[in-house]
Amino acid sequence: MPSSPLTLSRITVLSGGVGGARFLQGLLHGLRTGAVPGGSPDTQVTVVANTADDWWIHGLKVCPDLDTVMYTLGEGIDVERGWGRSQETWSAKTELEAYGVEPTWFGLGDRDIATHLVRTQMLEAGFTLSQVTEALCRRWLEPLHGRQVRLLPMSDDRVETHVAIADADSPSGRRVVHFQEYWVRLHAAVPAETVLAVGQDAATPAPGVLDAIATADLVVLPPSNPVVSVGTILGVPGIRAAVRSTPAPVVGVSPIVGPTHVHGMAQQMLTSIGVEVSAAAVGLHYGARSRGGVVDGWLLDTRDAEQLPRLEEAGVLARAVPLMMSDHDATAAMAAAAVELVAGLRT
Ligand code: FO1
Repeated sequence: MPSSPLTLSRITVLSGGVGGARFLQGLLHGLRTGAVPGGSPDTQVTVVANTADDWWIHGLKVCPDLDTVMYTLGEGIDVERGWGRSQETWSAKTELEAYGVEPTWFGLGDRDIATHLVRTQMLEAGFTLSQVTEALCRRWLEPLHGRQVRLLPMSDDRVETHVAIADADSPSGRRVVHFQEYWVRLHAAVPAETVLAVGQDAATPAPGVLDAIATADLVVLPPSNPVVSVGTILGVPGIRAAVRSTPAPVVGVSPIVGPTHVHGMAQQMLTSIGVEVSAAAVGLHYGARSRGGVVDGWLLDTRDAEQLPRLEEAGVLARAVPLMMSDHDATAAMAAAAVELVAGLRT
């Protein structure tokens, strides 16, 4: 195991929704309790969140991953669902259904709607998504975390994931649906022929994103979806290059334990890009930075320990530890193991 100490003044995490948010909760807990080596309650954590799950619905701009991170770290999340507000009520959803307004398969809770109203009004008044997010986080993050945590959208530009699926009724034999329709209505249960991040090529990283990666002491890819969350963030022009060139070590945590995705339904997404559904295959998909990839280290679950040699052979430092985010202490231990794995690597 690497032995040189790492002082963690700044950690940058590239996050999707539920898996990333729970990891962040554990990381912050570990920084507060001293469980994360080199870290302290003063360690700055910058979260760069995926915004390609975003969509416009009922005239409102909804940003599921930004909100999942914001509500989770602000202790306003519905813990069971992993998205939306705690103690939610659904009157607006019921009323929309009574009017026959589609889609009825995507529900906005009453409390949650307030967030989307504020966001939409600010966007329409000309503020950027970064500025809106900062304003929303003043309510959710500052009271609990002061200025320790900063939440940034990956881009202020509109980027939306769409998925091509087979459709016998369509003349082309296929149909393209928004990611939310694929995920929520179709439960990611039908094969994804292609996954497209519409608008990504022309997008630029949001203010502060490249700097947060370049000046970090550690960059973390948490157990988020490697295709439609972390993959989409890395696909914004400039971000992959920033991760490749940062002097900070880059460590990833497998979202796959055994044959399944822990907090989502990544199987179809991985298959669509030709990646086997296993912890090692996801680590190899990211690849070693020394060989053109984006990670130096990769944590997988103890149940997948037999896959360790595949990673080491590909130049990725790898270690097997329990990856169940069952409580904050267990998740903090995961974060600590991630730090220990790459602690000797700062260039
Ligand atoms: N997920 C669902 O399964 N059903 C919903 O009706 C739903 C509504 C919703 C509203 C706001 C929000 O921020 C998230 C919401 N999600 C819902 C979760 C979300 O669609 C996905 O889980 C993520 O985009 C995948 O990370």
